[in-house]
Amino acid sequence: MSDFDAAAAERFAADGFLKVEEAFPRETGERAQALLWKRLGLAPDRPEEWTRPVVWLEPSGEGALGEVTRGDRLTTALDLLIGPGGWAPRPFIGMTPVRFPHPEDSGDTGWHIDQNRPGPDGAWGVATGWSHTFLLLLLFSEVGPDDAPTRIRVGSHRDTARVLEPYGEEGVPFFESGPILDEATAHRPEALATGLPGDAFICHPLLVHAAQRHRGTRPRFMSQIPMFLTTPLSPGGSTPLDRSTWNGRV
Ligand SMILES: O=C(O)CCC(=O)C(=O)O
Repeated sequence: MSDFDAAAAERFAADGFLKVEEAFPRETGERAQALLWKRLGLAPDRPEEWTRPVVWLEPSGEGALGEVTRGDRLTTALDLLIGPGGWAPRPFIGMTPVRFPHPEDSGDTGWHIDQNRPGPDGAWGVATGWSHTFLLLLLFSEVGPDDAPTRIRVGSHRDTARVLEPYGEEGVPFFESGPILDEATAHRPEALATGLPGDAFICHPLLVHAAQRHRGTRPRFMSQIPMFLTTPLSPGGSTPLDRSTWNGRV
């Protein structure tokens, strides 16, 4: 049986995310990690130089970083959940917060959804239910429960849709949206984005998630990329993503 069948689509509709194991080959994930170490100017065997809790790296399509969003398993899963032609390919990785073992919080660990629509001036800075994007998390290292896996509030996309609806398409400024969404979703169970290099998480655009402090020993390499929807999310819309948000079924 395929991993990407009607049951997987129903799980995504209920939970707001789907883990895709080996979304790209493990070996590609390891090559991507090696490139990211170079960009950091740090090394796996010099932990004395890992002095900050997080270093954010810029998007890039260099070498293996340009291959990771092209995997067959990932595109099959995206076609199932978002719809064929419903998403635009992006052959690169997004911002990459590399998280290191550290006693201090990095200051970027609040619950939120990502900025998902341009404002009137074209700049991105709002959170709205009428999202133009959805989120992919791409793993380039082995991430266990202590290695700062992204925290996910399971099913929180439904709460977000409800609490953001009164703000309409204009949405809420990103920094005001965090406390609203944190409060609306605090009752949800938590899942962790753990896995191996090559695994990916397809996240509903309204899924509430947060980073956390690294309590382990091996730095966490994960990239987050906003993927564009060809038709923005909309209450009453008819795309698979619209239906999974407001009707509860794909
Ligand atoms: O670093 C993380 O675990 C989460 C990053 C994040 O907040 C995001 O993907 O929007």
